[in-house]
Amino acid sequence: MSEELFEQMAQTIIDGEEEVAAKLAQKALDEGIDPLQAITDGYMPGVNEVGDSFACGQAFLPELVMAGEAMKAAIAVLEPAMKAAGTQRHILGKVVLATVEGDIHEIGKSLVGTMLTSSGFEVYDMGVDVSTADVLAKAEEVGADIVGLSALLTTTMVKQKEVIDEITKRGMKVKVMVGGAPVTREWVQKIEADGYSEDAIGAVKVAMDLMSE
Ligand code: B1M
Repeated sequence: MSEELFEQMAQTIIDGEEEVAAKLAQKALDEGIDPLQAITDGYMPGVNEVGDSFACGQAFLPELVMAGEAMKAAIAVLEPAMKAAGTQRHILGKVVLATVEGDIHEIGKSLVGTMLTSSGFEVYDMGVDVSTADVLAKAEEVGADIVGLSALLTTTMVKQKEVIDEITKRGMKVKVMVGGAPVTREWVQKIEADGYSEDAIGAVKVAMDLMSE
């Protein structure tokens, strides 16, 4: 039964149907489906299909935009349930989160923020296209334990390194966690990031591990 719903969810992303995507998200909640499972098994395959079609020239920017909007509409419905599912009440740590400069992909970063918040972290989500200077100023202002940097483009990943280099230069005592579709373990080692996760659930575990180090 869920399989059919998941297929419909993926199709709403492929078709860029914001309203239907949101309606199906509500349906999933009404049926007691875990909101994160709805995202990973329902909407994500659709987003990946649009991304693949774009990469091989079978889809164009408008389709990418519409897929992004449909995904956001679905997550907006699911997000309160994800936050409500958080059980821990004491603050585990402070995280300054941003998509790096030059990069406007926000969906994955926001999902990571939601999961961290619902797991007990205090998250300062700075949005997208955030400069290294702004990230570090915020980290200093709030006394962040962790800086989380998302990058979705091979051309913007270098900004993750820029932030880490600047933190080292300034001798700041803050850990850096990175993520985003093009980020690999090899890249993480190269830039000497403290943590990396390939998805939002994993990001919570990595952040918890960083806090206990
Ligand atoms: Co763009 N885009 N896009 N895009 N887009 C990709 C990333 C791309 C892979 C598509 C493709 O060609 N196959 C490609 C990048 C190629 C590359 O560099 N290797 C691409 C391109 C080329 C572009 C433009 C350059 C297109 C153009 O203008 N010609 C342009 C760049 C704009 C810019 O940023 N300067 C562009 C624009 C856009 C839109 C604005 C239209 C839209 C974003 C809308 C929005 O965010 N509001 C968009 C979209 C939707 C995509 C795809 C289809 C989907 C991204 C997404 O939201 N995924 C994407 C293809 C793809 O990924 N399959 C693509 C869903 C999200 C939940 O997953 O973001 O991966 P993701 O996040 C995951 C993990 O990565 C991880 O956890 C998340 C949850 O599991 N994670 C972290 C993410 N951040 C983390 C941080 C962490 C830890 C884990 O710690 C801090």
